[in-house]
Amino acid sequence: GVDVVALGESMVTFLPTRPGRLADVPSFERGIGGAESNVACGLAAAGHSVRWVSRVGADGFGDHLVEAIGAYGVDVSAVGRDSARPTGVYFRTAGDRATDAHEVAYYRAGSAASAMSVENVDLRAVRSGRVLHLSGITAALSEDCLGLMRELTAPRAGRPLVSFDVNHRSGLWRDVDGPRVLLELARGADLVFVGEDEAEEAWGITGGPDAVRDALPEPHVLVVKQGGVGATAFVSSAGGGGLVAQFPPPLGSAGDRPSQAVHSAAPSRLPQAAGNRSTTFEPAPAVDVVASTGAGDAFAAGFLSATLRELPLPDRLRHGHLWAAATLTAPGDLAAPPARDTTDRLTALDDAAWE
Ligand code: KDG
Repeated sequence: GVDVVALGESMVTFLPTRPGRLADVPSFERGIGGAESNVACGLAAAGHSVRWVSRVGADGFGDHLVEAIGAYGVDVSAVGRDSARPTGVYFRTAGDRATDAHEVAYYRAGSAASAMSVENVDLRAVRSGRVLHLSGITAALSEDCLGLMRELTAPRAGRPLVSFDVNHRSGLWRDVDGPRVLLELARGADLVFVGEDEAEEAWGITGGPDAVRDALPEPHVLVVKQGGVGATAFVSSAGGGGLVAQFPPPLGSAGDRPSQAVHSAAPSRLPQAAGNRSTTFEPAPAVDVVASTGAGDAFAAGFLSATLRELPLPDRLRHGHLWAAATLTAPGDLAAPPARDTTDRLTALDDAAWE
């Protein structure tokens, strides 16, 4: 088996060669996007064994996705080809520097990936990793895709650890109550990533990370991303059972990392225990944002990479932040993650350097 399997739709992306409205931009540069394959590519670039499962058209863009994602070192052998449906594509503008508001135009309705179902994806391949990474985008694509997501997040003996990034895309939902479905799927996952703003937009939760945890107590690990502020991780000490037993307790003691001993007095580095859960906050480093698209995927990949390396929970959050920073400062959806020795050196810096 592999470390991580990621399942989801990927698209060829077209990013404008200059700023401006979609109506005005005359030329675009090709790239690749897709929340789950972004995670897969980041992890593979960092040396983890990863498989991406999806469907693409039997067309040139499908070839490009398979070749480009494969070139990151991702196993693409379980990607299906659909000769009747095209590969999805999307265009977006560079976005406003101050507000990061950008226009997105998807051409993905009826795509090969939107026809993924429990019948036409290789479920053995999907379940062949220690971790299965999914996102809410897939559930929005079609009834068949939603059925597949329900199957993959359902309780099942020996299932991989299910990682779920909520990825609420309000424009993609059909005639379905997207927020309700996203909450239901998140409840079935072991590890959930959600933005604080996203939780407000989708679920009307305004009380910050604690309120998100109150609404979503089930996942063993819940990570609430707070934009430029940082991220909060909640871990329940009870539950998880065999599903998470393969992952050692993420609450590392100060002894897990020699250089951490000096911070043992710093409260933010010590998980705060309360009842059957503990809470850890890590601030995000300040960066000059070029384009935020894909930063959430990079965060998830960094967190998963550190999880697979069995690093303590605060370090997992810091890896998420550092990987996100690499994507925030690049124009495309996908950037190479920072080198492992760089990430480890920055992660080991004391709190003052991080605030
Ligand atoms: O998270 C980044 C993704 O949103 C982007 O790569 C495209 O998958 C995509 C989507 O559906 O928006």
